[in-house]
Amino acid sequence: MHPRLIDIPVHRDSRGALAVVENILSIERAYFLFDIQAGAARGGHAHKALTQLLLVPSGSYSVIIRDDMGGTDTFTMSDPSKGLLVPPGYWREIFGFSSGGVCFVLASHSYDEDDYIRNFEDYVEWKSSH
Ligand code: T46
Repeated sequence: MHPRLIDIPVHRDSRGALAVVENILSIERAYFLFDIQAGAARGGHAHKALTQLLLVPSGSYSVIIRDDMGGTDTFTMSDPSKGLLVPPGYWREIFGFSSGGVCFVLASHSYDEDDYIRNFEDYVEWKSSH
C-alpha cells in the first residue's frame, strides 16, 4: 500500500462538525505539531514499522512523500475530512504550515527512536534489504 488520502466521515449539524476516525488503523499513540514557525520543516525521516494517519484539524500544511526509487508525491493538507495514511517505509517531509496549522498524528505504535531512519542515504540502503 502506498501513502494515500482517505475520507474521514464527518457528522455536521447546526452546531458544527464532528469527524470520526474509526477502524482505519490500530492506534497506540497520538501526537500533534502546533505553533510551527513560518518556513519551518518537520519530518525528514522514514519509519521502519510505524503506520500513521496524518490529520489537519485546523489550518494547513504540506507533506512530501519520497520513496527510495526517486518517486515523490506531494499532499496539501487543508481539509479536516481527509487523512493521509502513511504505511511504514516511506520518507516524509512536512512543511508550509499556515498560521495556526496543526498536524495531528494517530500512530500504530509507541515512540521508539530505533524505528526512525533520519538520514536519506541510510533510508535507501535500508530499503534495499527490505
Ligand atoms: C512524524 C512527524 C509527522 C517523543 O519523545 N515522543 C514522540 O512520540 C514523538 C513523536 C517525538 N518525541 C520527541 C523526539 C524528539 O526529541 O520529540 C522531539 C521531536 O521529534 P521529531 O524531531 O521526530 O519531530 P518531527 O516533527 O520531525 O516528526 C514527528 C514524528 O516524530 C514523526 O513520527 O512522522 O512528526
